[in-house]
Amino acid sequence: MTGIDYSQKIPNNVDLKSDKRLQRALERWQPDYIEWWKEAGPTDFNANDVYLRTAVSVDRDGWAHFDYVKMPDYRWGIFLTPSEEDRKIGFGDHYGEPAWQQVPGEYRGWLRRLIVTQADTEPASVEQQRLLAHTAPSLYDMRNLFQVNVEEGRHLWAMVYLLHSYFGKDGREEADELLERRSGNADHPRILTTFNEPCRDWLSFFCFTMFTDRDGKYQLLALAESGFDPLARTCRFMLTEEAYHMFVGQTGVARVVRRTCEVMNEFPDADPREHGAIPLDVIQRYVNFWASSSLDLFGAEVSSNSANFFSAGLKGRAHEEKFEDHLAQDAEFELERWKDDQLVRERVPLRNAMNEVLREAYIADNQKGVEYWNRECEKAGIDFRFTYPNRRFHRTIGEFAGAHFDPEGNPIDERTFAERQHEWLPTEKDRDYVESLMKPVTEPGKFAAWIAPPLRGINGQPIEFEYVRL
Ligand code: BYC
Ligand code: FE
Ligand code: FE
Repeated sequence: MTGIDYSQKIPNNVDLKSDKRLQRALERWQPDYIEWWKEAGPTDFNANDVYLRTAVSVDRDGWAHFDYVKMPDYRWGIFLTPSEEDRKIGFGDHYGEPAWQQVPGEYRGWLRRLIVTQADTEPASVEQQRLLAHTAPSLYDMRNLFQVNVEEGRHLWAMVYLLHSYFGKDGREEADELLERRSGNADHPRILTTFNEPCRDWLSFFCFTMFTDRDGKYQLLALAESGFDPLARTCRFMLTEEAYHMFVGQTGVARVVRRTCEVMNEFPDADPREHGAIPLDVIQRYVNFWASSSLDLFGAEVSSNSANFFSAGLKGRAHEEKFEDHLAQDAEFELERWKDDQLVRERVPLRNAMNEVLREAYIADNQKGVEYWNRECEKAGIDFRFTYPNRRFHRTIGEFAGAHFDPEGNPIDERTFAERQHEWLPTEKDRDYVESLMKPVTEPGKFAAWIAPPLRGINGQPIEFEYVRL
């Protein structure tokens, strides 16, 4: 069944109406969700018509529909990709056994924890971005922000469906708590570090969607392999939406770079700031901050949790089918460790290195994105290269937390780091300058002076289309 039932309060392709208890539980959660959206979501824009994409089917072609909608009326629904007949568990100790349609009792705790951690990031990102619309550089960008926000809201729904449907009372309690934690709140923060960082300006937003949403992509790829079939199918559909979030980040930063290069070519002797553009080295420092923070989201390099999740068949590797050995039983993985203030290469059991295996795939993907920005510089004839910081730089989780490294990954002492961090991470002055540029531009087709227009509009619409009716 791939069609989506829109006659229901909660659009879904899981035949919700045949399970009255579940339906009632979700319908009770729904008003709390809307309350949360109005309180913690994009403030002050709930009465505006926004040209949004809504998922209307899980078919590969034509899964989305575009139209004006007020955000609180967005049809947040529950969509799983169709089940594969006779799907088998693809990795770990249960390799080859039929995929689970119910929660395996012995792994209930781990599974719940994975789902709650994934779920928590979705509303967190909406909270982090809640004020950005007030300073959007164009209606096109404002619409993209809202698109990302409503889809993160839907991702929360996707996880809450799993909690309600498969975890009984404690699942419902977890679902309630997901609406109670708040990003950056000292007493009741979101679970993972990056999701408590403020995201106050649009350069941060673009870096966030580039690097942090891409962590989302890789975590979802790993969970899409899960032996718990409802989780796998849920994550597969979420990935369809995720691609656009990274597009927003990748092209958002590229447009900022393009604009700066234009200004540098027009006024070669001036500081780009004099002409309202963001200097390339400032952009690099923002990249360094969000790239390193997002690397933390993969957890420790050597992690017994990750070994347990893999062994149990709950969380695999991205594109597990590309690996030859799905048991990873006696295999080892060589990685860099930090021991007695020295970098040493060490071999550890592969299962304990699954966080690092996923991080490596993620890093390779990011590096391609950074090269895309470098092509902007090349095309403009500007002699500047962006770099992706070494994975050891500025880490607060895992092997390298607590030690100091430069962006090339060379070990340095604390004092050198303190003296030089203004070269590597956004300074107070950088932030003040970037924030000073954050003035709304709301005329259709017009863009703030610090960012170039996109190459094309949304869904075949022109760039000057009225993407948000203010
Ligand atoms: N911050 O054994 P370790 C997305 C904790 S983004 C704070 O290495 P593990 C999205 C860890 O919980 C994708 N704490 O951990 C993007 C553990 O705690 P306990 C989100 C951290 O479990 C943008 C301890 O440190 N999805 O979708 O192997 C917009 C030991 O660590 C952090 C997922 O994360 C951190 N960064 O790995 C919207 C998938 N890292 O046991 C949405 C589900 C670690 O000592 N989560 N800790 O209390 C997981 O797979 C794993 O929990 C993690 C952590 C990969 C996150
Ligand atoms: Fe998401
Ligand atoms: Fe996302």
